[in-house]
Amino acid sequence: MLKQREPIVAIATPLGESAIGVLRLSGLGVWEKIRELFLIRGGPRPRYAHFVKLKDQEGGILDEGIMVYYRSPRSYTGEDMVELFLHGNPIILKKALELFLSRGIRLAEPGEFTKRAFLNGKMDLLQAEAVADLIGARSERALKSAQRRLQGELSSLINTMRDRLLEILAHVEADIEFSEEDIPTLDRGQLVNLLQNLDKDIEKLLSTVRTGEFLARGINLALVGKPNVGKSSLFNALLGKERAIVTHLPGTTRDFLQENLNIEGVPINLIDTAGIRHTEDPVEKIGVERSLQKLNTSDMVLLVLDGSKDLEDEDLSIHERVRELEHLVVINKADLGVRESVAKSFPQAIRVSALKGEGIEELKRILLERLGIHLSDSLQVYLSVRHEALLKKSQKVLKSLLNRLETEEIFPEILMLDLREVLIYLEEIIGVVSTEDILGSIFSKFCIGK
Ligand SMILES: Nc1nc2c(ncn2[C@@H]2O[C@H](COP(=O)(O)OP(=O)(O)OP(=O)(O)O)[C@@H](O)[C@H]2O)c(=O)[nH]1
Ligand SMILES: [Mg+2]
Repeated sequence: MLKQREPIVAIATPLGESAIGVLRLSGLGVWEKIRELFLIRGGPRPRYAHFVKLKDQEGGILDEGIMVYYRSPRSYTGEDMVELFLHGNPIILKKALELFLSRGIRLAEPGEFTKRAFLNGKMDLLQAEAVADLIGARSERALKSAQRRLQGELSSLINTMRDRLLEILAHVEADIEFSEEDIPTLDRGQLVNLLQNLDKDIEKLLSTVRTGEFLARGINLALVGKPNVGKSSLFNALLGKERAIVTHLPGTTRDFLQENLNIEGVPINLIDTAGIRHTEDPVEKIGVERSLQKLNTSDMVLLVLDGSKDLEDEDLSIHERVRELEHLVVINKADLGVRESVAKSFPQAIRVSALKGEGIEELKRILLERLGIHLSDSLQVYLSVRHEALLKKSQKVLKSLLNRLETEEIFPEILMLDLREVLIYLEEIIGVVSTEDILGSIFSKFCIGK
């Protein structure tokens, strides 16, 4: 149902010096509320670029620019809308905003424009979320994934599952209502088969969750090891620039450093840390504590060893710490030859020379592989944690149902209830059913003006 709500306003572009800055307004009768503030010839004609002057409080001119008026339902939100393109000076934009606020128009909440678009059926929830992901995408791959979701690719996947489920439900319901009559219903084998296929599809979608999360926020990858093994050198080699200080002195890096790295479109937060060792130096001590912290909050740890020297207790105790974490062992300084003791203890380790830049590409390749990132082009629609939770819930019900179907007779009434539960979870993903709580938590993550 298309509904026009109270008018809202927001500055839609970042506040800084720029060629143009955009204000956005939406809501019932929004143009009528502000028209007195404009000098405009004729109009407004919907979807037409009007040259306008905006008057200030004292009756002078605040700025001139372009105004586009959209008439409901043909707008982003489905409501009446105004988009105003002024000069990109923060003072002008803020003054314009004040003008509109003084006309009784409320400041928009984060994501409120998109929320209204969703509520007016302009897009489903998956697409609305994709808008936020599109704006926040930190790599081309993340961008592409969000675009495909915005185009409705994931929505149609979920919708197909929903349709199949509805069809099964229809059979089951018919079975209940017309049980006396002689109409064909699903036999147990067919039912199990259909439900298993559904389960498989959900499983397939779930396998993309991790990738989706990584794409959205970047992968935290920490380089750790004892002092002087070449962590900072490797950090620089991976980045392809001399970012971190490298010296022959152990204890060079005192605090952690963080830089963005992009491997095949996957955003990575690469973290160089202080060499871990026992020390009495108060500054270094804090650095070591921070290294240990980073170690525990990373998605993946690269344990760096110096292959040109025999292993020391320090190497082993750091290895002990990373053992339970996602990690890869890297033997550095391979250009100096790798000691047998090191090679024997870590036969699987990747050998590199940060100094010579050898083995770096191979390391990147293995990294992606180990992160379990599915980069296949066929399924580039990735899921968020919210979708994951709902899919898991639906899968749980489905699996328990399949289990019971194998061993016992299930009343069609019970079957129906279970299937309806699965349906509700799927529908919550696309927003067929949604509560104010869900919407609040989704749209509050948006920036204002979107
Ligand atoms: N031959 C050789 N030397 C290297 C290699 N990588 C690093 N080095 C040298 O090892 C020394 C220490 O390098 P860093 O990168 O500062 O080591 P680090 O692990 O960051 O040391 P801390 O910050 O003190 O913990 C420097 O003299 C580097 O030039 C390598 O692959 N081969
Ligand atoms: Mg260092």
